[in-house]
Amino acid sequence: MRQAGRSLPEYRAERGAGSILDAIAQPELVARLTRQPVTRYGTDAAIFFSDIVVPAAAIGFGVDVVPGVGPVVSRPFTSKDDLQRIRPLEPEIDTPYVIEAVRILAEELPVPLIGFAGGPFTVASYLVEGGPSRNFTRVKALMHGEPGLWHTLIDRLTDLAVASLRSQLDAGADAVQVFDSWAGILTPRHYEELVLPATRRLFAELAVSHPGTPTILFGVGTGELLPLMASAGSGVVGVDWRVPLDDARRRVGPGIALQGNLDPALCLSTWPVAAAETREVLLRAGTTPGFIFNLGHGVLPETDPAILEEVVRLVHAEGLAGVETPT
Ligand code: 1CP
Repeated sequence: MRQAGRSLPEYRAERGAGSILDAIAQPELVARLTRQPVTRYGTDAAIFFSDIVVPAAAIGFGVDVVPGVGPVVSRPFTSKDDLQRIRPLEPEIDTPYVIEAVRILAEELPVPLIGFAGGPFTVASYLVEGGPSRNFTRVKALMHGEPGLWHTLIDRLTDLAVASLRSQLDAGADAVQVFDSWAGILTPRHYEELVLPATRRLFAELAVSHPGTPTILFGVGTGELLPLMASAGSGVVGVDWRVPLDDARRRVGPGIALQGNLDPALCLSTWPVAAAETREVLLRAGTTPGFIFNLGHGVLPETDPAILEEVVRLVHAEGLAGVETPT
């Protein structure tokens, strides 16, 4: 999850000041930053240290990631003319540092590496809004006012994501996660019409080039979208803390694994509270196979790492109790 390592003192010490994009372009540093949460917490997998705007930045769209803010775009996408600013990604040329960092990690990491890309709606939202947004008014105006242009835009962004994910898998990533973090701002009908087709194509293309690769599709506030997300072609759907996992299971239907969903804010309370809530997540996850314990969204920066260490220990100690072994 984003910022899994940001609360760690060792992260702040290694990362230094300046744009995260400069850090992301240094493979040895990326390998060390990716390993930090695994070493500290003993997690069963690592999320690659990068950002969802890396492909768009790498093709020269003019994106920076401003400390304390997030992605900021100097000239937002407003019209058809801006399409010429979104050319295909050539990973070997545009993001060789991603490939190099994944190669290092594939060799050295003791646990599976999860590569990732931004989902089409979420990346489009940054390019159209110009930065983080609360109401997503500009991107909604574009989706609904110029659906033709919208589809062309997200088709190109989907191509960027596919190219980036393929390069990460070719370099040795074991699984990939698509973060369509802000898709939950949409109604199910609009998600289905305006975002799901591109998302389906994304997973279908990965299934052709990398059959059998585990994939995860995640968004925040997606309770109403879960049945649709479950039809996108990803084997795992990530769930934030709003929907209990037994309810989420019913919404996604059979054959889909779930990932989630401890509220990260609960890790800021006391250990007894965090422990009780972690047990609640495990209970709701049930004993059906196909569950990845995670937070419901990113680690909050003020989180005490000691609480997360305890959460991981508790999940390892109690998480498999009663789980049926697939035959
Ligand atoms: O845990 C990790 O550090 C893993 C690496 C990682 C990942 C998986 C980063 C580094 N970013 C991401 C994905 C990402 N980036 C998402 C999807 C996951 C999620 O919803 O959390 C999103 C929406 C972004 C965009 C982004 N980048 C934001 C959010 C802005 C907003 O709209 O609210 C922010 C703050 C960033 C900067 C960033 N990226 C990553 C880190 C560690 C940071 C912040 C600190 C820093 O600059 O060092």
